[in-house]
Amino acid sequence: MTRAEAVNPAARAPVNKVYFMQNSQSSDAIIIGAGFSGLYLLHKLRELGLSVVVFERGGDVGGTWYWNRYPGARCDIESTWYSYSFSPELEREWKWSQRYAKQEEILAYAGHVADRFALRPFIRFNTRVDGAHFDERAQEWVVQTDVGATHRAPLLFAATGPLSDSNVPPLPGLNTFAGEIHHTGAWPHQAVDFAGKRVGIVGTGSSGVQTIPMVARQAAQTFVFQRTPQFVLPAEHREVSEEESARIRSDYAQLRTLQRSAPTGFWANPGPHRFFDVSSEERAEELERRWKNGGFAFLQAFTDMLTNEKANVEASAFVKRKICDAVNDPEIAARLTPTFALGARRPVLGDRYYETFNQTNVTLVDLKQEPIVGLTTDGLSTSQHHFPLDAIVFATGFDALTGAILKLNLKGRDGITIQDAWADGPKNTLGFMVHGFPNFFMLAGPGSPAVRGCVITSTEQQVDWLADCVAHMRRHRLATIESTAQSDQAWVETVNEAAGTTLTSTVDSWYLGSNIPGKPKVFMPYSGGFGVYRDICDNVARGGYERFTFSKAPAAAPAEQAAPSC
Ligand code: N01
Repeated sequence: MTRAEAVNPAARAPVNKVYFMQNSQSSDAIIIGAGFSGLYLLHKLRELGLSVVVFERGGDVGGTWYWNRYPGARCDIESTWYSYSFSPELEREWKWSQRYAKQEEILAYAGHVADRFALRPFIRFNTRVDGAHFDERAQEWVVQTDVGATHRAPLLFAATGPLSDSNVPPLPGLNTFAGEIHHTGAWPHQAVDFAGKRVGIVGTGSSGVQTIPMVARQAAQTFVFQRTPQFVLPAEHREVSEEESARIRSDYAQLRTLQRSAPTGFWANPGPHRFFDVSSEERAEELERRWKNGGFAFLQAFTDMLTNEKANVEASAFVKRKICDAVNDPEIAARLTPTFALGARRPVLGDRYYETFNQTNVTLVDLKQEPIVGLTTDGLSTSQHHFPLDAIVFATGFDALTGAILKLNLKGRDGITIQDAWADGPKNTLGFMVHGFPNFFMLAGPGSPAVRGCVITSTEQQVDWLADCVAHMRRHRLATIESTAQSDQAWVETVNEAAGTTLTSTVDSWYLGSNIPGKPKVFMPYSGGFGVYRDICDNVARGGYERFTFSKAPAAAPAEQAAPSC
């Protein structure tokens, strides 16, 4: 890429004094996190000519794919969609080898992007942000890290990931267990050897469903501690041939158009018919066809399958029959069968998940029947049994959407803390900004649609919008932007309204924060669809960033200076 390509001329407006600091510990912007959203944001802000520093707690780029190295980890959205769309050159040169990329391949892709766009020099790895406060006099954020450094910048971005704050349940006796303990979201970099061991796995969400069959292949005994059974759809992994890869890469322009038109940010061949507009034979045939092909396309077989109650009951019954077919013991099959509606929780893809429970070395423990009472030095106890174990894997998910942001210990205007501002749940405008926290921006956080589909599609749109917003501020010499209290409240209402139209607000899940004891139970992601969200954001920008207030930079600012690189 040439320098000319890298620079957006529209954004090359005079840099005002507020944005330019000589101090080596200062920059125009600080980004927290070098996952997929942080990397693209860094690239865009560099294109605008800003000096940027990124703090990343991991030892490399990749975010969730740096940490989630558990056996079987791969993306459940097909690689074609789960990839950046901002660079046609990147699309042409990167070849995905599998339908759903494995963790290693996605991490390699993140590394390739960081190198290709020369992003690494701006990232400080192994550096965790522990606190940040807004200095009102200087109108800039002061950020503290665990390496003792303080860094200042007018603009602060949290690209901390929606699912990055691992949740290890505070079980009695947790610290007394003498064996190995691992969490899927913070997996060791060295291979973990379960051969010959008695392994307990707590949790049967997306991470657990991928981990369980892999551990069961190795371990002497695997005990699966299940609190809520899931609808697990077949993924149908496969290699991508050279021809298919070439076809995808040459068709990307059309594919991205399809992708952007999908409410979930990935294309899953939505069927054109309503469930009961076709005969029962045709319905069965279509469901069977999609089941065999694998993936989330099953859920889009009919336009109203997840919203029409009768249709949902019939589709759920189809999947329940598949569970019975896969599991030899009808009692175990019954325990693996969900009682909520299909699609009411985030769907899960698996690879011979149900069949794993036919293995003689696998035991399903139903925590609804016998809850965990605690850990001992040699294992895990439920209300009815004690299970001696050599290793425990917590596939217990995350303090989703808010956990990582709360851990930044932000202090905004007038010393207000993010903990106070969000005491009743995460209020914000468009998922971007919180009243009282000028120039602090979030990506893929609460109020954004990111986790309701392909996160990369969503964060690319969010980054583009934020980069335009920053360019607007520079053009108009604006020092700060902040959402109003009214617009935060209005967005909470919009998010609730959109959630009310889906099944997902009807059952407990991490969308509502109900997996974390004491967390306010508020539906957090925006569920109105990626396209609707994009239109709302674009209209706000076109309307001169209505819903936000700006403050002007001091008049004495010099006309123009080149931004330093950090
Ligand atoms: O976490 P989860 P996850 N005692 O919260 C159980 C993305 N993701 O890491 O359902 C006993 O879904 C909990 O039980 P319950 C994806 O967006 C994507 O699996 O709360 N059990 C549940 O079974 C996904 O949705 C990919 O009753 C406890 C499990 O632990 C999101 O990340 C792969 C417990 C947690 O499931 C989170 O998935 C992985 C306790 N105290 C993740 N606490 C792919 O792309 C929790 N549980 C493939």
